[in-house]
Amino acid sequence: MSESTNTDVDVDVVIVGAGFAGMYQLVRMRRAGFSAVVLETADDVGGTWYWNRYPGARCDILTVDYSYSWDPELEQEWTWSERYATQPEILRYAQFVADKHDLRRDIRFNTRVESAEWNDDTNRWTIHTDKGADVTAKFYVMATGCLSMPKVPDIEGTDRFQGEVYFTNTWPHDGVDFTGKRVAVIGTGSSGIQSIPIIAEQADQLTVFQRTPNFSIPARNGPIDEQRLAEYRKDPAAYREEARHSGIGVPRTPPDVSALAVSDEERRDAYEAVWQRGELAFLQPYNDMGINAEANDTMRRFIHDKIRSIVDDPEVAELLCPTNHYFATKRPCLDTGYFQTFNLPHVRLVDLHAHPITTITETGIELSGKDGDESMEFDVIVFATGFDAMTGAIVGVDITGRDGLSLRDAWAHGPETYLGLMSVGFPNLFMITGPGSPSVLSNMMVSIEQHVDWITDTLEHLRATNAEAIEPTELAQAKWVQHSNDIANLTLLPTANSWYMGANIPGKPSVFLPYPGGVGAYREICDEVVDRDYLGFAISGPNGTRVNDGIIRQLKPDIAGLLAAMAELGLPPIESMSVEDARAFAEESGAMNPPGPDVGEVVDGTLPGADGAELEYRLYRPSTPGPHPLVAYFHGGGWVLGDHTSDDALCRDLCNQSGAVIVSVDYRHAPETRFPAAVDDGLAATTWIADHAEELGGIPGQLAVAGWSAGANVAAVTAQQAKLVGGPTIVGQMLLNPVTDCDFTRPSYIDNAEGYILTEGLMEWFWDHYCDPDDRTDPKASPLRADDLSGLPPAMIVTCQFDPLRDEGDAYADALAAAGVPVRHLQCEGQTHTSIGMVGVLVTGAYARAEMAEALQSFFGASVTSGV
Ligand code: N01
Repeated sequence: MSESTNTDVDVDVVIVGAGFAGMYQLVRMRRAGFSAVVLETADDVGGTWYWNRYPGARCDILTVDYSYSWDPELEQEWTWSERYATQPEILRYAQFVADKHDLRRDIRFNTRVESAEWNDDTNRWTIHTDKGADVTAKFYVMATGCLSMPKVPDIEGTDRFQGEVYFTNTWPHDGVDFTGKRVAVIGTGSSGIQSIPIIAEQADQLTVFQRTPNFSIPARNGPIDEQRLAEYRKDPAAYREEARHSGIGVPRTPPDVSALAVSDEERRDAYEAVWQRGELAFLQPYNDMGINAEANDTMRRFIHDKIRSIVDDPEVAELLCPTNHYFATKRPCLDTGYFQTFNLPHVRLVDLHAHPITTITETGIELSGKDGDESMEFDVIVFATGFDAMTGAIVGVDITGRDGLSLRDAWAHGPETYLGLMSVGFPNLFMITGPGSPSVLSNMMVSIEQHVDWITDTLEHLRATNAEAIEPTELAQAKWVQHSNDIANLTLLPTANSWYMGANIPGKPSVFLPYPGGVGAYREICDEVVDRDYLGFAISGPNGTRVNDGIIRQLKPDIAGLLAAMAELGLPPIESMSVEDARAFAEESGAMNPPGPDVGEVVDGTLPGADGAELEYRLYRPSTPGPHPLVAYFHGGGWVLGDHTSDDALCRDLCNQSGAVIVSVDYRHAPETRFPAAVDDGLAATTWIADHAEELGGIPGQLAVAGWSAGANVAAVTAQQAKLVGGPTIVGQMLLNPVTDCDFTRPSYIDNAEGYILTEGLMEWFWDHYCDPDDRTDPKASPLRADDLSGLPPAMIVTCQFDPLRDEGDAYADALAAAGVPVRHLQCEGQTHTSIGMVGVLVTGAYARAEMAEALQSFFGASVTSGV
């Protein structure tokens, strides 16, 4: 489209950006019969591959993967010349596609979008450009790329330099000749690492200014791998489909072995294979390198050794070894002779931590350092300093949504999107590979195509249903952001000061920007949103607005992963087993969990239960000097399973965090001894602990009861019985997922009847073994049914969303509060009956354990300190 067409125009869809995303979006709009125009700042297509023309610029995903799949003819019509194509070749590919599909006629080049605003009356966007012409459109698609807004130089004196200045991300089209020049390169990310070896070939002197050393492995570029090509050619459609459902958009069977589960030799061989292979998609041969620091460290050390073996000067080698972030928590690089470059006599590495730049001057760069200041003269400075990633290009346009809301303001504390596709307050505005989608953690081609397809399908749906506007709901968006963060927090990714976290831009909020759940899982989510009738969206039309509010992923990701792994094992339900088998199974499963944290001391002993029974107990003592307050703890297991050691990790954690002595009691179990043996033992044991407080290293009078599940039932009943019989004194009750009632008709029993380990069937099995139906309404079995709950000790009650027992726990908290008992009530979203106690296995419930410990401390008064 020539500039003469830069007149006001009204279309169905305006697309900003003519890179791979915008080009494909245009194709899909045309095919779907929507009128569309693309606005592009550059004078041709290509997006990032138009601008990033620095020497050595290449893709870092194999070209066999990094190409469009939507036009199968391209396979025949285009042949890549190398494993990793150069920027000119990738740009030619984009131009070839533009020619083939005659895309340019709908693209306005040399046109920068400056602002855009939504009009609620007309349900249309108005896009203002630097050409003065406006475009109005019903739908507005930002196809502006994730790494397209250059980082503004933040080094003092940048403007003063009188020599040549270049930015890798906006490189001159005619190239740069460094011959005979003294060159400075600032930045050692992918752009620096790719360009430095080539600049070194030409320059008279090259000085590399490094703030953070980066992990890089050899790209081993060359002819396309025959083996990979063969894999692909066997069945291109199946290959592409596998890529779409993979982790990062490249077909690969995920590893299922821990880096710590193999011998040093085996691991070294695996890492050597990674080093030889030179492919980002295969960097992690073990399943815990991204989540476990110790596992990750094995790769870190391997690469350090490689760097030391390549770089001659040991001091320089050490400077090049990344030590302040875990492997792959910043985008790793593929290089061609990068580390070798530092063996050249005219190349120098400056460590900016030891020698920070004080200023750039008219003629060079001044550094400070413990040995004094240094002034270096240059002819050329190259900034390879990166991008305002993921959000920069989007908020670079002044976008105003509903009710005058500015996107910049809406995202002031970090981008908030639903699925990385849309944002509340900005109807009909779509982002391709926006923050909150896999985007930069994936093969961009796969992610771009998925977004374009989803957006196109959605626009077709809106058209077919006569709808005018679509917008996410607040709840769906907030919970998506939370879900994305929950996954990121399970990984090492947020530990690095990376551009993934916005850390490279001064003042940018520290938020993990891409969605780290993998492209396959993400695609399933996007499809499920549609299948569930656009869950989490409000869609409006002539007949009003239909809000389909909801949350697409509620279960915490670590729990979802565990449940999925368990489902794969196809274990029989416990309720189908004999009691003996169920106990053996529970014991075996418990033994697979990691040991809990160390405590000061663990002591085993016995104490008298009711009816002369001798009960075993295990005491956990904090490492802090005693005496300590005491907690009589009752384990879970439906009155049938478990013993005084089965909640070991949880007891250790509570002991450490609360600073109390935890005495875990092996009360008698059903079916051998049925109701009320367990609760009678609860009272007897608590009484004995109170009477022997000093002997146990406790503070007399400072005794709480606690328990999980059926154990919390024992604890709750103990507190009630102690009130009724006049002792012992109990200062608090901490109840995690308590059984408080025998009624199975509450919604949580129905909603969570199956799928979350504790099932309705299992609860029936427990109750049947424990208690005759006629006895179940007795408050000693169903403490919620007690006539008078007043005067009971202060309570902490923890309930979990995906627990059949949730509602009875909530009801007990409400009933206690109504009776005037101080209650702290924690309702854990996304958690299950078993998840909070899984110390060292699941991490998303850690906050609940911290609050439980805090509650115990509050029962005992402020003087108690934690045992860690
Ligand atoms: O940018 P970067 P990039 N003083 O942000 C340093 C993709 N890409 O353009 O790490 C001194 O990674 C900064 O230091 P630090 C790819 O996804 C792909 O290289 O912030 N130094 C860092 O060393 C990549 O990750 C290819 O401490 C300063 C460097 O500049 C992404 O684009 C090729 C500084 C910037 O590295 C970005 O890569 C190129 C300062 N004030 C890019 N400010 C392919 O191969 C910044 N730095 C496909």
